[in-house]
Amino acid sequence: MGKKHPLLITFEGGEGAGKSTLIEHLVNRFEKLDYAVAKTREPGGTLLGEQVRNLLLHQDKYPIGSISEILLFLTSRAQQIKEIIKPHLDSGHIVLCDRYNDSTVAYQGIARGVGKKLTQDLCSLACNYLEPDLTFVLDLDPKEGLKRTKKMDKDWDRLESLDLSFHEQVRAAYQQLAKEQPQRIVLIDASQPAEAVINQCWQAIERRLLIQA
Ligand code: Z5A
Repeated sequence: MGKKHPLLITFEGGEGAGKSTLIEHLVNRFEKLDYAVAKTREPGGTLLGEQVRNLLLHQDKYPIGSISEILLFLTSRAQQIKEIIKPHLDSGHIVLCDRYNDSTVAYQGIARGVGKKLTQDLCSLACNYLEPDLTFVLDLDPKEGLKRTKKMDKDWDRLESLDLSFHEQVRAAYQQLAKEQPQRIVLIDASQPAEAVINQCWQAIERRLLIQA
């Protein structure tokens, strides 16, 4: 199965910041070094989670209030922890997760106004207090991020179509979280070329692997 080294690494940031690109490259690097590695995404990852993702992101046929929205994101998370993240960590995998609790705190707790503390408490309940070992926040001007996603020609989803000030609040929320938790969160300048972003994250991971070795 490869080298065992249970570690939960999460990737955060606004739309088009480069999380998926970064995760793909990091998976390759871990595999080349023969680490057991798994990747997943939120919302999604499980059958239930993918249904929830579809309900949340691609339907504009019904209103979703902010409390319903947060509970749907957390439904996906709770199932993901049970079916994917916890079993993979238990079997020694490095798990790379595209979005996690910090997304809920930044988008719903702060930008949507549900409340930071309440959101953090709900996240703790949903993830059964499983905190990431390391989190990368890809920091990027939302105008640039949205430009990147438009270039990808993907369906414009429900949250992406919110106005720019919402995305600016999300960015500020992430910057605030990174300041508050420097031991866990590494803020990365995502306007750099992809190769530079990947190398910077890899260096932080190597430091963490050495610490835990
Ligand atoms: N959400 C929430 O509100 N609450 C929650 O609790 C959770 C999520 C878990 C998920 O959308 C939405 O759900 C998201 C937050 C909300 N909403 N919004 N709005 P998603 O999963 O569909 O999308 P995303 O997470 O925002 O990812 P994305 O838009 O697919 O972007 P990305 O993964 O960060 O970027 P990418 O796909 O790697 O790159 C985008 C493009 O840029 C692509 O063409 C790349 O080749 C290019 N790229 C990548 N890196 C670079 C660099 N460094 N320079 C130039 N170009 C680059």
